[in-house]
This record gives sequence, C-alpha cells and structure tokens, in this order.
Amino acid sequence: MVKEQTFSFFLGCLMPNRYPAIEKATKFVMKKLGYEILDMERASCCPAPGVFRSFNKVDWMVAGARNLCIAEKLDADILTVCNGCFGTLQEINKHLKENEEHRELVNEKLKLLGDYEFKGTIDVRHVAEVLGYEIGPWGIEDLITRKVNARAAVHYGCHFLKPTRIREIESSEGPTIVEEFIEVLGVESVRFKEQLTCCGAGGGVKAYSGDTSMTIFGEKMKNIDEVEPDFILDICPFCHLQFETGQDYLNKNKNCNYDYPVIHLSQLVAYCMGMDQEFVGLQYQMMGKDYIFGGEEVKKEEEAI
Ligand code: 9S8
Ligand code: 9S8
Ligand code: COM
Repeated sequence: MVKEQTFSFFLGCLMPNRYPAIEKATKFVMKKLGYEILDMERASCCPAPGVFRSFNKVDWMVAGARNLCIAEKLDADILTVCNGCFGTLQEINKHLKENEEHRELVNEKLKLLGDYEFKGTIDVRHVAEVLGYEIGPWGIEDLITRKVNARAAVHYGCHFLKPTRIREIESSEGPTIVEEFIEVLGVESVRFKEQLTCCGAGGGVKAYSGDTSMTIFGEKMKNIDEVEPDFILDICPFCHLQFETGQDYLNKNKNCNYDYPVIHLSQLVAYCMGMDQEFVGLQYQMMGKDYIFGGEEVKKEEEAI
C-alpha cells in the first residue's frame, strides 16, 4: 500500500533550473491541502518523451524506470507538474506493469545501475489532475484567500491529453478539467482557435529547428491574441518556457507586440491561497513590469512552506 496524502515530488529538468518559483508554489499548495511532499533524491531527467523515446525506447524505459523505483522506495505516488514528465513516467509505469517481458528486460538493465528493481507499486499523477479530479473546486474553496478577477487563455499542451488510452483525462478532444477548476479562483477561461494544438516546443522541435518552433508558436499567439486574455495559463514548464521566451522572440524578430503574462497553474493556485507574489514568482515573468495582479500587500508566507 502506498502512503496516502503523500507524494514523491518529481522535479524534472526545467522547473528546478528555470522556474524554481513553480516548484515553491507547488509545494506551498500541496502542503496547504494537507499533503506531504517527499524529495526524490538522485532522480534524473524523466527522460523527455518527445526526445529520448524517439531515439531509443529501451534506454528511455530503463532511465524512466529508475526514477519510478526511487518513488517506489519512498512508497508514495509521483507528483509531476510537467506534461512531458507526466507523459514519460505514466507511460513507462503502465507499460511495465502490464508487460512482463519488458519488465524483465528493464530490470536486468537496472541492476547495472545499482539497487533498483521495478515492482509496479505506485501511480504517476499530474498536479492538474490531482487538483481537478481529486481536490476539485469544492475542496479548495475554504483555502482561498483572494480571487483573481481575470480572463485566461488555457493551454493544455500535448502530453497531458495524449495518448488518450494512457492518460485517462476525461476528454482529450474537449477537456474542461482546468477550466472548471479555475472558476473557483475567479478566473474565466476564454476559448480560442485551435486551443489544443502544440505550443511548438515539444517533440524536440524547439531544439532541432528554432524557426519551425517559432512558426507554430506564432500561429498559437495569433489565435490567443484574437481573444485578448489577461494572461496565459499553462500546466507544463516547457510550454511555459515557450510562451515566455517565444513572445520576446516574436516581438524582436516578427514585428509583434505581445506581453501576455504566463502563469503555471500551481502559481495561480498558490497566489489565490495567499502566497506572497514575490514568492509565487509572478513579478519577473512580466518582462519588466511589476506584479501581474497589481500591487501587493506584503504578506510573507515563507514560514508556511
Ligand atoms: S525532465 Fe529532463 S527535460 Fe524535462 S521538464 Fe518535464 S520533461 Fe521530464
Ligand atoms: S505542447 Fe506540444 S509537446 Fe508540449 S506539453 Fe509542454 S511543450 Fe508545449
Ligand atoms: C514536452 C516534452 S513537455 S518533449 O519535448 O516532447 O519531450
């Protein structure tokens, strides 16, 4: 039996390196909700599904299984805040639970890396589905200290929704999980054209061809700009990176003039639960502007973290 109300927190690469505020916000939110968050010592890259899986599926599974073993030893399900990490770890976990032949193959290779054996005792979760399905808007209401009166363009990203068979999100063609959840925070989601398409970063596209990546992203921004949201809401640090740096790129190179704030779901929830904006990390994401949601009564929530 895995521990209840406890998660092995899988950081991945991007969040700890580029967006530590998302990490801090996630811990803050989960602790407020009564969860214990455990560090996964010596965890590696998940490894990223769109990149590693395409090169070598076996090595991808072995490295992913090693991360799963770390969580199995902690006896707690994995919590991710990134679609790519969710994609890799959930897929490998499900696959190795079902496929004995591959499990044996992977376990043979794991022995070479040390004291690791995949047993299949845990599950892999994404913070958006924990909040949306397990906590629900009703479960968070009492913890909200301030609401945001704003309109958001919600970007789900690819790996959260697909492949449908593995993800089990209510509908990969018309998901509402994030929209329904953020309503309780005072945020209205505005639909935009081709909302569910890729941001242009994943699948190795950003690293391989910056131009292609920016063409896809330019299209995405055009569709978002049409509905003029107050901010862009994502659930993946890689999409987050694309939306932040991409707007800057389009402004400098393609005659655009975008300055939409980009917020990860964890940050939004942390803010609404009273975490100081200084810690939520909303100020330096604004390209030189002050706080996204205006001035701030300085309220240090450090001790709660
Ligand atoms: S780890 Fe390494 S590159 Fe990354 S952030 Fe999310 S996907 Fe998993
Ligand atoms: S969309 Fe397509 S592959 Fe992905 S999940 Fe995050 S990055 Fe943006
Ligand atoms: C995107 C991950 S979140 S990957 O680039 O598709 O592997």
